[in-house]
Amino acid sequence: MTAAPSRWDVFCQVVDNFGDAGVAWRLARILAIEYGIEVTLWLDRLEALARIEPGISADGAAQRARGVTVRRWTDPLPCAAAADVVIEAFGCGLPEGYLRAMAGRAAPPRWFILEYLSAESWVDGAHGRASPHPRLPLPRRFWFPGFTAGSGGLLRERGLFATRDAFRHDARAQGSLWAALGVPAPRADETRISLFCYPDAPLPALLDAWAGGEDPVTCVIPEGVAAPALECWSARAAPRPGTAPLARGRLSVHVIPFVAQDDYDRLLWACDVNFVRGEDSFVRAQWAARPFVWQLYPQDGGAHLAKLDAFVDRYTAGVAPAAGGAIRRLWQAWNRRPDADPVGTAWLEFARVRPDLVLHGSAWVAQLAVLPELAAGLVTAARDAV
Ligand code: TRH
Repeated sequence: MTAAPSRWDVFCQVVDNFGDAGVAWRLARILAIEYGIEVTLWLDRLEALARIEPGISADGAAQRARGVTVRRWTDPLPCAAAADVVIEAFGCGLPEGYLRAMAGRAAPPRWFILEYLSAESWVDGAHGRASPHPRLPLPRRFWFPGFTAGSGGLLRERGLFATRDAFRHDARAQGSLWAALGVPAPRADETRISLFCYPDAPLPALLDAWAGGEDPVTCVIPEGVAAPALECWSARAAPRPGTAPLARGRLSVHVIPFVAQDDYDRLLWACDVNFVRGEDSFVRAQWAARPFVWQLYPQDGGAHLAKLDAFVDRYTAGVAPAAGGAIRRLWQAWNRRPDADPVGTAWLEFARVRPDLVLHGSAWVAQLAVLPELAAGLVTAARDAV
């Protein structure tokens, strides 16, 4: 078997939030650590990555962490040599000078356009499709993550499930996580919920439902997430990490620090229910095999609601109608679908079927685990294109 082409460049522009950098970073890490590939991640803004990777500073022009070289994407780029393989994350485009360097190589690089994740049925038809550059003699291919064998699959580190299960059986490790986050260890009778959402989520109504519920709920929210909604609900400034929680009725809300990606995984593994958003946390919540609620990045005209339905159709296929219906109704309420139930009502229904959702979480992961792993697919495609 021929070795994978050796030098890869991953280009990514941070549109908003953390996911663009989060996905590109996770891919770069896997390529470097698991395939020994020399990877350079070019990012136009390093702040987002510095929030989720302690080894990266927002000011460094060129730095290395986790086996990856991270460079600030400036135009023109500091170095002109084009790599053997080029990943254009989320269709971010490539600098003109770099395109010319690619065209100037004896053999053109393998060029992949990594697209956003979607469960929609058209993905299989678009995945892997060639899209030659309009001006230069440069072949390129679309690469679509997805939930089917016909897609590029999902990012998943080798040994992820073993690491997850070992953590779940390690009370000391879990205790250290909660201590590091400044949150008391879970009580046996409580529901522990992590919540990562966009500012427009109907959070106050959900907090009211938890506060007025029968069972104790501890909710942990990363610092800066939904702060205006928290302040509106509590009529006081959102707490800082490590300070007293917001408490009302059966609910206590702790604000926790933003943590490194791997610690965020542990948080998802240590909670009973996870509210996630965007793309990367959405996938990590699935690998955590626990009930979760997904908020999509809102798109004009509600285009994100079609993406929501496409995933819910796949995710709830084969699930008992009560459980499937509860997932659909809560997710629609959480994504503010116009005709959705009130989020408090939908939560109660979701909470009632939670035991089924826990079982389904593992069944869904088993289903996904047989799909192609995204980085492995790119390495194979790059090698076979030689
Ligand atoms: O931050 P996001 O909302 O990013 C989104 C998505 O990328 C979406 O596709 C894009 O359209 C939109 O931005 C503009 O959500 P996402 O994708 O879950 O990325 C969050 C990343 O942050 C993920 O890699 C997990 C990481 N993270 C940590 O590492 N530590 C933390 O404490 C938290 C809360 C998140």
